[in-house]
Amino acid sequence: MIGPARTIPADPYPWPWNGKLRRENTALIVIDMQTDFCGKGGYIDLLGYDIGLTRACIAPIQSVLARMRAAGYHIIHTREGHRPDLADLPANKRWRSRRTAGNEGVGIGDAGPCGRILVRGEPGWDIIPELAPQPGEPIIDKPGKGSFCATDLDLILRQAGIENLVLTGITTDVCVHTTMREANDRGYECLLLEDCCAATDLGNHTAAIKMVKMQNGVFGTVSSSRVFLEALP
Ligand code: C5J
Repeated sequence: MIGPARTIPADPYPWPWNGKLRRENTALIVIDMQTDFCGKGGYIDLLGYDIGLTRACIAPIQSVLARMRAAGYHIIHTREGHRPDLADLPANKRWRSRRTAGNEGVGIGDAGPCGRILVRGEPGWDIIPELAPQPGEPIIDKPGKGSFCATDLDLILRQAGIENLVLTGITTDVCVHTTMREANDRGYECLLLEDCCAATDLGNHTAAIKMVKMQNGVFGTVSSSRVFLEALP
């Protein structure tokens, strides 16, 4: 190993496992911080969930983002969404999205207060201004929950020599978890920052965090923004 071991205190083990935490091999991934998932009139709001829950992680992500940008770490953003012709929207995903009681007919691809729901180019689909990507930061447009499925994320990470991923965003139990599982299976070393993630249900958020910690860190390990920022070299 070149230089001293550098790790972040985390549960169930300090991250990364091999002590090789460097700006060159480490990326922050900010997952799906879109109006459709945390804004007034967006998809999650229309589904009747409390966007206060999904917005709770905005401020902690801002702190981590600012620090990692300033220190020169890689920053990557993702957006869930579909082509305007919906050619990449599985029929069952669309059908399920329209089943919400009291909200019949308004699902993915349909017109809502923020434009067509989860359709690329629409206002609701875009990343919220508080966490707007900066020039040069890759944005991964994904049609699914996982950030690796039908995207060039893996290629981008490998070309840049990235081994360690810091995962943040929404929702903890869906897109963040799916991405973490995909990344873990591809050999990336994952750290989830629990206050930088949020779900539409607090119990699901808590359960998703607990799942990561099973089997000595079955998908990686978990820390908080405070601990992370104190320890980040
Ligand atoms: C969901 C996401 N929950 N970004 N998407 O449908 O987690």
